[in-house]
Amino acid sequence: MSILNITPDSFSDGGTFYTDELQLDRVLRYAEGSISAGSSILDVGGESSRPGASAISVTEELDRVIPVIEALRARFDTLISVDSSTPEVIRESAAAGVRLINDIRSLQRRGAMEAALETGLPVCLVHMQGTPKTMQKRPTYANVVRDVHTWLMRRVDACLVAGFSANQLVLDPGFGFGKTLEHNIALFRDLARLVQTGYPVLVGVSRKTMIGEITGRPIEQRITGSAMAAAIAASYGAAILRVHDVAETRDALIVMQALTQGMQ
Ligand code: PT1
Repeated sequence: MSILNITPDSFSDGGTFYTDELQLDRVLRYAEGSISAGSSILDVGGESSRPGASAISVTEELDRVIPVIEALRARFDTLISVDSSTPEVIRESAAAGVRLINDIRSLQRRGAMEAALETGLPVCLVHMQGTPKTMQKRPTYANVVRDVHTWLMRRVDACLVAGFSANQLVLDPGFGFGKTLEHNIALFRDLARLVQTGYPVLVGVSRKTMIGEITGRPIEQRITGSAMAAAIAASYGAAILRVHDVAETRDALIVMQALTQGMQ
């Protein structure tokens, strides 16, 4: 899954295509590059969720995301996901041809559950403690691995009760969403257990603070660390890897597959 940030304030240098106005030609060129590098999902998001980011209005989010989805659909056959928590955006994205809803708020926004359910699409549920604005202030858990697992299973139950079928759900422990480095590491090392639930697991660590903390590198130098982390996540059974650097991640994955036993 490659990241297409349609935001003026993305945390990362790469994958952002919105300065004063939308740069659709750049989005399409980036998408084309990531598809030829091996991406099978294009994740379009209009609202930044990096630590400290503020919320935006519904109109703003629609104006950023819908034209991009329409342009991608017109040009490519690749599956498109929308990174959104907003009912109106979920509805209109589905109408524009999105095939997966990626919601860092796990359908907890008012009306989001109903909107997502009506689309009939699969949904990625993501664990987050707090909100993007405040989540890194003082993340605390009794036992991060158990707490995140329990929380995700509660969201699964809420979705099943609302009418989703189990095969519409994807789980994501939400790396960097209200977690210290120690929390992120504990969750990462436990990924295989989340995979054991039988739900496909999505992992997003690309260029994040945790990679910076492990390697001591600034954001533009986290590509190798991120690709390594993605390969390890795949070895634990993660089904979807959300990344900025598709070509580098692909190389890490195919080399691992070629040189590791028992990975099919
Ligand atoms: C993610 C994810 C996402 N991450 C899914 N969607 C972001 N399913 C946006 C940092 O610590 O992991 N899974 N959509 C980006 N959010 C962050 C969070 C970016 C933390 C950076 C950090 O640097």
